Formats: sequence, C-alpha cells, structure tokens
Amino acid sequence: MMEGIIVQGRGGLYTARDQAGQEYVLRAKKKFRRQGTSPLVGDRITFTPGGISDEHGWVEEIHPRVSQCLRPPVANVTLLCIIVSPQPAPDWLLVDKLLIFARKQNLRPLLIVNKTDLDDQGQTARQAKSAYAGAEMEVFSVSAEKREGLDAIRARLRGETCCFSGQSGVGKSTLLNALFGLSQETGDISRKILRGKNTTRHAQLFSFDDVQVIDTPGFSLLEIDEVFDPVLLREYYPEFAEYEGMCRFSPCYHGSEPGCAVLRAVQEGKIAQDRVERYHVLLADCRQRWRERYD
Ligand SMILES: Nc1nc2c(ncn2[C@@H]2O[C@H](COP(=O)(O)OP(=O)(O)OP(=O)(O)O)[C@@H](O)[C@H]2O)c(=O)[nH]1
Ligand SMILES: [Mg+2]
Ligand SMILES: [Zn+2]
Repeated sequence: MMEGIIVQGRGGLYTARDQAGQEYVLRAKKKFRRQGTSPLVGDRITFTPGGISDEHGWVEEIHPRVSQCLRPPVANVTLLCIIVSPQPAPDWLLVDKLLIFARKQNLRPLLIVNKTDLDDQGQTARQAKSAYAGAEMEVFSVSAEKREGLDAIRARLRGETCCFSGQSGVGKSTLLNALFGLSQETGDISRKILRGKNTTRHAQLFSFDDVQVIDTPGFSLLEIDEVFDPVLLREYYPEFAEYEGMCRFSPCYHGSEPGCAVLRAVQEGKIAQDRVERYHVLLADCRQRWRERYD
C-alpha cells in the first residue's frame, strides 16, 4: 500500500501522485459509492498501484478531509481564489454565491481581479474593493499578461492549498502559468459574445515546495440548489454582523422590513448597496426554494 494525493479525476479514473512525484492511474473501490462518497482532486489517499499488466490500481482509503468543496469538487482546499476580470465582465452575483459556498465549507475566500491591463481606469478593481470591503475577503489586482502584481499573490498563497475558481475566460490558467511557471492550455475569449470557451476541462492539482494549487474549469452558471431556511442566508454576510439584533423585527431577513438596521446602514453608506441588492436577489431565490421544498 502507498500514500499519495489525487491530482486529477476523469471518467472514473484517478491520477494519484506519490511523495517522489511518480504518478499512478487508479479506480475507486466500490465501498466508496456505498458510503456515498468518491475521491476528489486534493484528497490524500492510501492506494495499491496496479501491477505491470493491470490498467490501473485501486484507491483503498480516503484520509479525513480538512475541507470539502462541491463547486468546484475538490478536497482539502484552504483558500478559495475567486478570479474575475474586466473581460469577460464580472458576474458579481456569481462571486457572491462562491463566497457563500466558501463560508459554508470553511474555506477562506480571496478575490483576484485579473487583466488590470484591460481595466478601464481601474473600474473593475474599484468595484471589487468597494463591494467587498466589509465582506472579510482580501482583494488583489494583477495582470497575468503583463506580469504585474504577481509577487504579492505568490506571497499570499504560500503555505496554502489554493483552488482557482471563476467564470470561463477570466484567466485562471494563464495566471497559474505566470505565477508558477506552468504551461497549461489557455484559450481566447469569444470576440462576439465576450465569453470564455471553457478551455480547462478538468480540475488539476499542482504541487510545489510551499504551495499547492488547483486549476478548475470555468463556469457561467452557478446555482445554489441547496435548500435551507432563508433566515440563515444573512449569516454569510459579515457586513451585517454588527447590526444583528438591532432591527425592529426578530428575526429580520433584512429584506424590506420596516425598522431594519441593515437597510438603514445601507442608506447611510455603511454597507455596499450593490452587495445588498444582490443579497435580496439570493434571498428571494432562497425563499422560493424553501416554500417549494416539499413539492
Ligand atoms: N489582456 C490580458 N489578457 C489575459 C490576461 N490573463 C489572461 N488573459 C487572456 O484571457 C484569455 C483566457 O485565459 P485562460 O487562462 O484560458 O482563462 P481561464 O479562466 O483559464 O478559462 P477556462 O479554462 O475556460 O475556465 C486568454 O486569451 C488569455 O491570454 C491578462 O492579464 N491580460
Ligand atoms: Mg483554464
Ligand atoms: Zn434587518
């Protein structure tokens, strides 16, 4: 039996890497399915390598996970790096959803605004900083292409297992290439619709002395399909914390209730308005799913 880390998984075949850097192709034993689980990129495992004539070996055990992320599906990540860019234009609602997932799954989030060379007067970076100032999320700016701002990010990632996540075409793979001297495939964005072309197809983990990074396929749609009591949604917004308990109604959803301390703080410019507008979109969505939960 050997120990390793899963660096890639596709079509039921997993690639594991051992301490020496040797790679092995494996399948998961049936017991994992019975346990309602399956290996994820980032998992530490015990495995038996295949013999010379075998097509693959077997994943025997999955070691306890520090964290588990479903979107994207990866294990043991400590830092979820959300990448946005001026082109394709940022989908901030998607960023908010990723931020909620990160908090639910105990990952620290970090926002990276890439392609600052295309950012008209720094507008995207400014939007990011003002929207997330109270959200306990660090914001970095970088141009992977012009190689500006790389050192600060490299320093921040040290010691972490980082998962790069975000829309297709924002430059996740290009940025990882620039940061760590990798040579992953990158793709143009479509001129017509200014959208990425889903160049990266599978999550893949890269290990270095002091950092591990996972590149993941970009997406354009992200649903929060879990059903939970909408009153819990506000707990994922650190900017509300100091106003909790100060609203006229209890519980208050900070939706449109009179005497709401959060809404007052928004009016007074103490909480970013666009972030709360998007919270209201997610709240309506969450309420609807909660109402329909027995249908
Ligand atoms: N101008 C500019 N272009 C960049 C920068 N970083 C990446 N790009 C370009 O953006 C396009 C998309 O880059 P990718 O790295 O493939 O994007 P991705 O996020 O990995 O996309 P998916 O794999 O589809 O999720 C490529 O044409 C890159 O050359 C940058 O800092 N500035
Ligand atoms: Mg990519
Ligand atoms: Zn309120």
